Amino acid sequence: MFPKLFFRGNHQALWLIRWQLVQSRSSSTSFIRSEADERPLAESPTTHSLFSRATIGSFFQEQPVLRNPFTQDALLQGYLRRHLPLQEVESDLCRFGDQIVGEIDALGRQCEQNPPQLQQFGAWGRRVDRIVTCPAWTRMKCIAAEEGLVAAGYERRYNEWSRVYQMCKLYLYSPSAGLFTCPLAMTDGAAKVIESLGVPVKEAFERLTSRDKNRFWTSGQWMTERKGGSDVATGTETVAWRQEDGWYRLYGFKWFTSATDADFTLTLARIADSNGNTTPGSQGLSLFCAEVWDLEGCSNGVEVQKLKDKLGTRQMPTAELLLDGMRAKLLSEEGRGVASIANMLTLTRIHNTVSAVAAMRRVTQLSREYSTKRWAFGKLLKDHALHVQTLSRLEVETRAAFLLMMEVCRLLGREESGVATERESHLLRLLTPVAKLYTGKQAVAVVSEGLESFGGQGYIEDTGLPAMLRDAQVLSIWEGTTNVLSLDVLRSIAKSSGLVLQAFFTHTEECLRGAGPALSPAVSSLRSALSVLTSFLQTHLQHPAAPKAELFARDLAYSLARIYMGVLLVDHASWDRASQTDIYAALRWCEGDLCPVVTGESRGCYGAEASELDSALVYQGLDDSP
Ligand code: UCC
Repeated sequence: MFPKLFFRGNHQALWLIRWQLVQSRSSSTSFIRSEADERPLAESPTTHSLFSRATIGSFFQEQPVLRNPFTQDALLQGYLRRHLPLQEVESDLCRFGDQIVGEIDALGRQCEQNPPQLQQFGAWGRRVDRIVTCPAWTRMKCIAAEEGLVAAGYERRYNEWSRVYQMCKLYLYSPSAGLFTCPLAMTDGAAKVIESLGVPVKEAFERLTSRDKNRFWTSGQWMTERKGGSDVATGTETVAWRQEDGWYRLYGFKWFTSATDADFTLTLARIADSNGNTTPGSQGLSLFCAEVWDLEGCSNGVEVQKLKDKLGTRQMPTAELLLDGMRAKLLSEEGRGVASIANMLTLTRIHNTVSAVAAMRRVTQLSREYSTKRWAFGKLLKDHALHVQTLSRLEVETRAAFLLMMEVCRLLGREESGVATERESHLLRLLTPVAKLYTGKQAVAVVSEGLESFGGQGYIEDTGLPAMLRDAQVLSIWEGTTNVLSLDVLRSIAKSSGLVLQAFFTHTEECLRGAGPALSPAVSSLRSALSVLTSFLQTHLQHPAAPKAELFARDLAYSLARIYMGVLLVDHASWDRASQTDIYAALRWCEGDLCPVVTGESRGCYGAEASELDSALVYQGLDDSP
């Protein structure tokens, strides 16, 4: 019975005890073997036979299921019922939601698993600079055209609400898009620039806004060079040489170019005079457009140096490009490049907001669904109060961000339809950077917390969950970082001589007047925040370009965001068909610090002394000797 082994010392005895335990258990339970394996063990068992037919147990956790993102989104449906109550819109979004679940989400995953590859040279040594993308990426382009993900913003089927309709589709689509939302954002931006400049690039505009998958073009936005993508005024070295036919040849090096497989692009360069001299700074930059590839797929004087190895957005090609005589057309007036591309930045920043809110919505939908099927400590996660409190806080963040996103889209639609008031135009200018910088930060925080709600599975790549966090991180970086956009908020105040702030205070006060009685605590908090903010600005915002203003720029932007989001939550909750959860979300939001800039001021965060202490704290111990 006992194995014929010569025992030496305790460990053999322990091994024998373990073996006996295994034998005894194996006869009483299928714990380590399945019933199908009731074959007699070999007489002299060896180690492997003890586990050779071990089973891995019979429990498998059900995974979170993606359900139709439209039908699952009570706030989206409520917002549309209030503002765009059209059955055709609801039906189209519901249908699109089904397609996202049925086809698009899998395509997005394939784009993640099959990132683009660069083929620099052909078999016979010639440069080909071919970016090879997967079939799923190609299919995404067809879907984008057919669904009018850019075109809907220019067809204006719903007049001033056309942008809301378009961005609702992108909001549903984005988390499953495999980052195809990036080229779509820049395509929309390029079309916007062309439309606003009225430049005769008719074919390009038609293709950028086409629903015909065989004619639809995507666009790039090549603004970033080695010296900088935030400070393009100093960082742009690309030179444009005028040709006899009026076109230009561009020579330069672009450091970040996203969606490099795009058909078309906008880019900045300095026009050289006959002596080769160029004008420095922002006023030396002009805006150009160009087709990137010809019909044979050969590049238009563009050499792809490398594809970037990125933290996220790996589905999309981002490259370093040498412009070696790229043939381009001047779009803007000479020296008005930054002012002209600002229209593109407005659009891509709004798209960024949409993607940020969509990421928050996706993770909260999946987390909520998972909590109805995951057991822990004897009950479902949905029955654990602390777990639900955490999800509730994510929901409040997501709802506030959703309403801010929709507000900016609404204002954009009104401006493009020519019905915006002066106040609304000022609000759009102020809220675009505010919404982008604030929701970009929220997305990372909300997705990170959301991943935790899946436990270890939130950290496992083949669940598809970690990619959400990787991709969210870019949202606070590209299109202007949080600090750069905080300074843009100051720019909008200075440029408008404070009218954007006047629009902000006037509009928020009007909204609060219509609040229902159940929202009184929130209204009181918001009015208090507006009051202290007014005092702060009267005291400190004499010169938005002043050094101190830079120190409070970020906290000011956050204050404007939190107050405006609170007002939007209160306004939505005051609607006659609002739900109790709409009221609850508004109350919860307004319990937070709505005015961090006044809090910071009270703690002396913005004075010269604080700035010196910040510097001493950061650079203590730094040895930067060569
Ligand atoms: O990140 C990139 C591509 C990635 C793909 C993005 C996909 C989209 C998201 C998709 C979601 C999935 S490309 C790199 C992006 N780079 C930036 O965003 C640049 C960030 N830096 C800034 O925004 C800076 O503030 C600059 C470049 C605007 C600062 O330049 P300047 O030269 O210092 O600016 P100035 O001199 O203050 O402004 C020049 C002109 C002025 O017009 P005029 O002369 O009429 O007064 C400004 O009023 O530009 C005007 N301007 C604006 N106008 C500047 N900013 C704006 C604005 N935001 N709105 C309107």
